[in-house]
Amino acid sequence: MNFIDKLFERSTRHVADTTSRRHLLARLGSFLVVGVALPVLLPIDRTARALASEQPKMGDPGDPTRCDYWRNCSIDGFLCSCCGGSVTACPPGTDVSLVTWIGTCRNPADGKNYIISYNDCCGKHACGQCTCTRNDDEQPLYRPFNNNDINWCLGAQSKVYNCTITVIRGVAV
Ligand code: ABN
Repeated sequence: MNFIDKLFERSTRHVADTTSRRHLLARLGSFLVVGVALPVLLPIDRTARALASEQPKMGDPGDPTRCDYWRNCSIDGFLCSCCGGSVTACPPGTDVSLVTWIGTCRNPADGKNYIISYNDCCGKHACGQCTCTRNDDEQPLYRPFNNNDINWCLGAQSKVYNCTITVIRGVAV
């Protein structure tokens, strides 16, 4: 027991000798800053949060099974609303792609431009329903980051493309 007491006393004294209150506060402060900044700065997929914060039907006019639905202004693919999913939900048995094509579409309900992500749903063969190819602001395939004719399931677990959902990411300013 005496030995353990001495060991603890020695290590406690060592910590007290080699650390100052200012040093401790500085370390705590940097942990706090890093803890707050990391989730904001890192390229973390925020699809789940965007889906959760999606507004209900109000202010979202039109028929999501039609190609002329406002969110589809820059889509190239099959509408998941016709494939057993919805505007923001992949059909059962498919997974949402984490990398996406992004477009900006004007909502006729409020006249504002919204940033829309076109997430591909992956894991089942191509749906084949409600093909929709609208290419607002699209550029040729040799500029892949500005082209929507790309299978974004290549960044997912299954590379098999099924359909595309349209998620509001925010208001474009
Ligand atoms: N992003 C839709 C898509 C999937 C496969 C091939 C072309 C386009």
